[in-house]
Amino acid sequence: QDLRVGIIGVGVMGGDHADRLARRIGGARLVAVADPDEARARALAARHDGVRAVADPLALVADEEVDAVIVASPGFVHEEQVLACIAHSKPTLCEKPLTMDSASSLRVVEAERDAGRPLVQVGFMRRFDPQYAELRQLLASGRLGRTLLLHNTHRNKSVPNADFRSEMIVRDSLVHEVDVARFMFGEEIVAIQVLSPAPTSHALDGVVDPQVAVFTMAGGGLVTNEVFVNCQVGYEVRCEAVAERGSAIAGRPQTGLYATSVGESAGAPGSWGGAVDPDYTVRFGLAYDREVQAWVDAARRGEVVGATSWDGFAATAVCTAGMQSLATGERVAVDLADREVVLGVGARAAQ
Ligand code: ISE
Repeated sequence: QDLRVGIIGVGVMGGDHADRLARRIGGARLVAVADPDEARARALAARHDGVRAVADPLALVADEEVDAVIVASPGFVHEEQVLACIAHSKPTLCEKPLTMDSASSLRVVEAERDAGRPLVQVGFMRRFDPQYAELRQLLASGRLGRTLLLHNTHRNKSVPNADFRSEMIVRDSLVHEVDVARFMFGEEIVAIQVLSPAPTSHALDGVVDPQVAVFTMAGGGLVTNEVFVNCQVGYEVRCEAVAERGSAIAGRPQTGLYATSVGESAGAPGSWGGAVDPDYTVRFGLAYDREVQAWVDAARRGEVVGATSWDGFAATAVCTAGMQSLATGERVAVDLADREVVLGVGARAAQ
């Protein structure tokens, strides 16, 4: 029997997941969408057969005809909504960030633990991108020796400028690199420093863009991260790992001749002969498909795959420290609870 899915939040990701469930995911069907903006919810529901629009997200969670929930609302309402999903024992795929700060994320981890069964997957879709997954496997295989460094690049063409704040780069964009670092190293991050270069003139006055963040891993490895959300060109995301016997890059274009030129011979000036993806829904479209399919399959088995609530909490804890570092420029130690104390001895290690 198909998993009956409800989606909370009908913005970019809610709409994208609705189309995905309708067209590309097996074993599940979208039955309801909820958003406080009821007109928008109705418009999305009308695009799909047999989908109801609900104004109150918590009513969708309680709905007996909804078996599982995708939370694609803004981060500041995640805690209440995910806690409601746990209280109703509904498998949940929560878009990042899990919540806005580490204390609230820890409350989610504890509620899921007390519920006694795994229910929450956090939407760190990069883990399902074929190249990121392959890089993780390569590093874990030991073929390159011990991993020493990661260099992450994360560029968006632009962000909606109204109300944009520097903290959003840490909480909404850098948070992906936090998960990538933990995933690739299989270790926690113990400290973060966020540096503020001279900003681009394309950012709002007072917004620090780009930002460069440095993570220190528990084993002493370092991760450098450039996050630049008004780069003007397109969506460029990649991860280079440097290990004792080699290096590897996930996220380099796979097709097309790599040729650069100041003239027109290789395409537009400064281009490489292929197209740069416009945004994350395109670049990570396949990763989202694989992530949602894996979530559906696991939910039907009563399991959770991909990033767990602990991974979501650990990422939020690093970003909480990162926001402090953004304000002061200092290196800030990450205050992470002891995993075994919270989850019990024998809990799965970071991965
Ligand atoms: C956005 O919220 C995302 O999650 C994207 O993956 C990220 O690349 C972008 O910078 C964020 O604004």
